[in-house]
Amino acid sequence: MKKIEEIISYVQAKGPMTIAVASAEDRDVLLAVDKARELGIARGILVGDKEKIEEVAQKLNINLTDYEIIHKENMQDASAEAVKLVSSGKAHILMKGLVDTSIILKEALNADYGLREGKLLSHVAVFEPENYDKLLLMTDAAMNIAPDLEKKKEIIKNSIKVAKAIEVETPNVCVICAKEKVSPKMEATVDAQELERLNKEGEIKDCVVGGPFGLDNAISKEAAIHKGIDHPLAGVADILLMPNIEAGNVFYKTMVFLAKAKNAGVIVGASAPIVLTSRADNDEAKLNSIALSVLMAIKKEEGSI
Ligand code: COD
Repeated sequence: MKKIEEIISYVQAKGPMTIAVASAEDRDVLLAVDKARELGIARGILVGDKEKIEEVAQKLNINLTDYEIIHKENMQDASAEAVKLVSSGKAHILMKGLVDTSIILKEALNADYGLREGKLLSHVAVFEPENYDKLLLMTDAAMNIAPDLEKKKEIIKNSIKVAKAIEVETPNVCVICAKEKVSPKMEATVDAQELERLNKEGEIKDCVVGGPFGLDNAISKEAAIHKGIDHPLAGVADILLMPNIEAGNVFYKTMVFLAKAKNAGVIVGASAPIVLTSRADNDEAKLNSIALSVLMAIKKEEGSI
């Protein structure tokens, strides 16, 4: 799949999945969920302040007769309820509405009713940049704050699942740093070298890992040639592994606000996909993320990821 549109067509053909929305009283969230319903991608269960949900829906001319609405007054209760709908099997996907990221994530991680399977959860973003010949994945812009080497290994594994879901069999993973040379003063470069070694030794499978890379040399062959970098992954990255949440988040917002790239995102590693769009994402980005999550759920059910 080279375009986000292809993800949407694929999930449209496979039929809808059920999505539990925590704090659904949000304009862009309701627009996206209703568009997903119209396209036959997802059925929504709306959890949150019922009156506010109805008020927003009315302003948008959305007919709520097809929706189950569960009234919860505050963000935490709405998140807990939406998580329980997923862990009990009533919904396939969890989606964040008008609620703080850390509140819904804490509920998703809850030991009693959460969605943990003993693995690390991490966020993967998918971009369709105009000047790149394929979809570009980037991780982790939203969940893991300052991952160490062990966590970076798990973050790579999660991102490979998304690459496989969009039918990239052996993705190129470029570990992004501030420069290409390993420097003990920059821990990210030391981790990058180690991740490349672990991949060569077979500890990180089903991908090719390279690093350290400056961002330019991971996505532009010309930039790499100009700098005299002769690495087989230079300019052909499928996945960018960011050193920390700040780098990931800045890249994400730069792609959205300055590069105007189409995007989607999903949290991977839990028992079900989690749609964790940023409040800055518009309804189109939220719809794309629903489609990506439905794709992940379908591929998981099929046993291909
Ligand atoms: N995957 C799996 N389990 C995890 C993860 C993870 N990524 N993070 C924490 N856990 C587990 C721990 O092992 C532990 O069992 C339990 O959860 C609590 O761990 P804490 O105390 O370290 O975690 P919390 O609850 O304080 O914080 C977890 C968050 C995900 C909420 C935190 O890491 C966070 O706030 N991340 C950033 C979210 C954010 O604000 N993003 C903004 C950009 S959109």
